[in-house]
Amino acid sequence: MLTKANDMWYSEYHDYDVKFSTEITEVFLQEQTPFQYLQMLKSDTFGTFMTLDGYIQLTEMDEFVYHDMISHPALAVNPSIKRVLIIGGGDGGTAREVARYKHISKLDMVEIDGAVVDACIKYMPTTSSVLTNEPRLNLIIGDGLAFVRDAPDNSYDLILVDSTDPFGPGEDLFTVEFYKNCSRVLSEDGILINQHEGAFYEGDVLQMKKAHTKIKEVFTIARVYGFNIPTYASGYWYFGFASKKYDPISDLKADKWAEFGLDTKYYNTELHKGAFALPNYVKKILESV
Ligand code: AG3
Repeated sequence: MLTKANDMWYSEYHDYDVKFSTEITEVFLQEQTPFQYLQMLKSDTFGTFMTLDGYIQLTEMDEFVYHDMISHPALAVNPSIKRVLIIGGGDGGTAREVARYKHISKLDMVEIDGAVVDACIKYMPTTSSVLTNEPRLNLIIGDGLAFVRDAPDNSYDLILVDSTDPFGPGEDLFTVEFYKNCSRVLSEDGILINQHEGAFYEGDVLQMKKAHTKIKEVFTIARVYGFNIPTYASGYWYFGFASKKYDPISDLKADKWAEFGLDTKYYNTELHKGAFALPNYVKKILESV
């Protein structure tokens, strides 16, 4: 019989009767911040990982998928992007990918929860080292909604909304008010990338519809693309690509992007085209809003 001296597991509901679990080898931190419940844990398979309000945000094993896909598609559609705003993203993974583009001149990041930043600096150096090493990065601990409300017109070319799901501290980032301000703050050829949740489990589908309805109201072009990430519900998750004039496929500048010479672990420009090709059941969900 197999016995274990220390049988400790992290479990997360992916649906009311479905759970995702991994055995915990280390507990670094568990605390209620002023905004959310934060855990830093470790498992053999996933390495160090962070959860917020009971949902895995990133793991050392698959964060590359998420961070490649939130940042590179937009820069391959508009390689002239120079001014970037990240909303959320306290672990630093998104800033790390954006910072690889040497021509980016302005890189602002507004994270609401300073405890997330501190925890990642301490326990998640693979994503967070950019937070202390990158001179172009201007890290602001504050409310993303208020920041965008107060930002001048046409002050960014790209906004990456690296938020939690549409409940808790992330909820404001899924509102028409927020998207309208993003649109105003973006240049004419600006792009906004946001969370689009999952398409299999009922709760995620609801959130996907919520995210998509609102963004469609504000942006002429509002497309959705997917990626394979094992630690999010069903292993497949989506981002929204919103812009005033660029179509993510017909305006893809694959050759220009290749000139950046970036060695990416998930993203490439072939996959870019495929990621925007959606299964029929997902198209139906999006068309229903
Ligand atoms: N941001 C959160 C993505 C959504 C996670 N949701 C979930 N697992 N239900 C990730 C932060 C990485 N920089």
